[in-house]
Amino acid sequence: INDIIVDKMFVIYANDSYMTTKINYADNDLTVILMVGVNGAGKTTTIAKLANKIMHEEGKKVMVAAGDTFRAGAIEQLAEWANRLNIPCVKGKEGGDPSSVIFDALEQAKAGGYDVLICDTAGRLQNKVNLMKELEKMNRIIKRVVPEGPQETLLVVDATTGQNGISQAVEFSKITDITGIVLTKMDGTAKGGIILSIKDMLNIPVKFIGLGEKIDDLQEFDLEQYIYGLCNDLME
Ligand SMILES: Nc1nc2c(ncn2[C@@H]2O[C@H](COP(=O)(O)OP(=O)(O)O)[C@@H](O)[C@H]2O)c(=O)[nH]1
Ligand SMILES: [Mg+2]
Repeated sequence: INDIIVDKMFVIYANDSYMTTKINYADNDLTVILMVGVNGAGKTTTIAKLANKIMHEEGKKVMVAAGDTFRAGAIEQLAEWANRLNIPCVKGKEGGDPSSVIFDALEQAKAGGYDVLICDTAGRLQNKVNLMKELEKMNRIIKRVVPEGPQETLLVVDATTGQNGISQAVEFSKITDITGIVLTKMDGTAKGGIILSIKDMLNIPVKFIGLGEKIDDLQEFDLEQYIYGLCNDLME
């Protein structure tokens, strides 16, 4: 029964779409990854994990940009991770214009022959108009330097927030184009049923899951394994 349910759910979830957890890297240009999501979702931590993964598993040269100039301590938090990973972190002043930080980072990444630039952003969903303008400006600036960019805009969602996480995904998808979801704190929840809801409502694939606070606590989302997990819970 388990196998049948898993097969069925797999087909329903995939729904004829091409499901990939792979990052869409640029062929011949810098790959820009924009991380969005509300405060506390796990953006900054996920950037560090993702940078680590891309460096060590793909052998790419990675740079990060501290585009969350809003939250106190956010710049230092990212700089600290970058320091530990021994990669450059481009930063500006707290309260400064995040787009100018992104612009500097783009120039430096291009000049330095980097493969991937991962950009942090402030997730002020409470102020939707500002957030929308900020993300639009960032996208414009990115496209000026990297016409195909950003190749990924990953929405970071805290899996333990349940319904609230789903609403965030809906709101963010109205504000900007999301190419994938990173579901964090899956170590803190048994279910993660939110994955199915988000796919159902928005048709955005979950690309990675966060399983803790350490640098290697990030995994590619494995649909089959995930559905098996759900079914095992049901059977118990
Ligand atoms: N248990 C657990 N904690 C996480 C995970 N991802 C992030 N965190 C923690 O969540 C908190 C907020 O993360 P942070 O990266 O600062 O979120 P941001 O505000 O979106 O940048 C920090 O204490 C992180 O260590 C995860 O996958 N599992
Ligand atoms: Mg942060």
